Amino acid sequence: MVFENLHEYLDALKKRGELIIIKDEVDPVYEMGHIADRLIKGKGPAVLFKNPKGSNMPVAMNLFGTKERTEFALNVESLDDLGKRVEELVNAEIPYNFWDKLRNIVKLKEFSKFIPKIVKEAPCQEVITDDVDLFKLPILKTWPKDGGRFITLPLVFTKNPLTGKQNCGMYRMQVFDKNTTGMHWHIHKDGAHHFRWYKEENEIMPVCVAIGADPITIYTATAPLPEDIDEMLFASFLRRKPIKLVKATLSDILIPAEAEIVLEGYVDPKEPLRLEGPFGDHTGYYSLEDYYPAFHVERITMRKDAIYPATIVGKPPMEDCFLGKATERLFLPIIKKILPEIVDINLPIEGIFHNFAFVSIDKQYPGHAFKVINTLWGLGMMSLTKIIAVFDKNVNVQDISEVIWRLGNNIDPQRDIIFTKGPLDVLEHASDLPFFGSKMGIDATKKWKSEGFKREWPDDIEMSEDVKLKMDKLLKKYWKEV
Ligand SMILES: Cc1cc2nc3c(=O)[nH]c(=O)nc-3n(C[C@H](O)[C@H](O)[C@H](O)COP(=O)(O)O)c2cc1C
Ligand SMILES: [Mn+2]
Repeated sequence: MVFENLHEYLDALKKRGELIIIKDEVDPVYEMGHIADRLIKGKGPAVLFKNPKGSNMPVAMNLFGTKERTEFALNVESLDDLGKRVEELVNAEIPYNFWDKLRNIVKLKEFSKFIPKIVKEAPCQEVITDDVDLFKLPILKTWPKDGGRFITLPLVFTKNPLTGKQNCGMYRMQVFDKNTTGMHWHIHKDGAHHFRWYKEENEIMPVCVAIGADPITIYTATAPLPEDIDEMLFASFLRRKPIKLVKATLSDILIPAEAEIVLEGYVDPKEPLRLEGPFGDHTGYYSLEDYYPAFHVERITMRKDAIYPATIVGKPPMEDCFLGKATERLFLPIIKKILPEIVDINLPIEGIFHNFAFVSIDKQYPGHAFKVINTLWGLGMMSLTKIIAVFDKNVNVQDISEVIWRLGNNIDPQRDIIFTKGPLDVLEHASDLPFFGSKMGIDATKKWKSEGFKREWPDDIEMSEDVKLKMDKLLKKYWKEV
């Protein structure tokens, strides 16, 4: 089912028995986050807090808290179907590459029906207030050493003034006072890129933040699309149904009409940056304080019955892991267009998406693993990956037990590991410098004579199929677990 807004999605979760509604008073400071954490770790349901302490707006959490719920939210049977959806576009008749096709979707007849629809009236503008007081919203503080309350599921809309194209990214926002927040776009992200342009031109940067939308639109804000690909077009494409956008009331930024709450305002690049953080982050550590721009909220618009959605990040698994897995599956066919030798990729949840990539390839020539490693280090957000290990095509890289077994057996560390330097994720805390440091590539494939390996490589141990079948039948008579 494709949902139009957060309300529809919550109703559907309720029908599926995947929503608990808590009527007791719960504090957005620590208590809500803790409940969500417990539910996530126990593969439990989503939750709606009806009675947040200090606010009369309900709070929804754990919207994407299991793989199955994320599939339901994104209207797919399996996260792999996201990749298949992308493949439809990859294989569409016009000979562009994938991103060109998405840029030119208007020209592709079968996809042009997914262009977002601009509407004049929108639920997200039912209530308008200029007396901005963010403390009236049930904004969470999730961990004891957090620098304050943070908006954790915001869809931050900015515009590239040169191309007129909009960007939507999810960047957490620390509440500094009743009408100011931080704008935590990391240096590599599209919002930060837009900000640098405004800074160079010394111009005020209009920003709109939508909180709460249909689940596919929320997901899309977390997907690392190329800068000039409009996330709202991509959301409409994934939904197979246009999303409705409405012009903000103070700028010409287009925002999801079905959003719950919209913060309209600006970032002034002439202002000094402000100290943001610390924040219990998805690395499982606190991200350290650092300087980020301030966002001034001039107006809040919202639905009459607005619900405030939030997430908690922390030690994995948390719900952002399932959003990340959706991205892993969605991007696989696009990466395969560039590296067709890739069979599968696993960005393990414990590696929080930038620490590890386990890749299986159909090895064709000497040094092939290193070609794949070096190419991945040049691709979009994969360029931030700290450790990449490459395996042969028969290795199931989704099975961490198999990955560790093969890795240990198949490498001569000095020969099979390369080090290089490059950009690192902003949340990387072990490198000497922020954003920049070393990376490791590991060739864990079977080594060939042509690669200088003069010994014989041993075979995997496998029983023959006929013996397996025969003994299967026999064993069934004695042991019911077969
Ligand atoms: C719950 C959650 C919180 C996130 N917080 C941030 C953040 O504070 N800063 C940031 O740069 N990226 C954050 N991200 C990752 C970005 O949303 C992601 O990289 C996205 O691609 C950014 O959009 P962009 O590619 O248009 O810049 C977060 C992701 C999730 C799922
Ligand atoms: Mn983007």
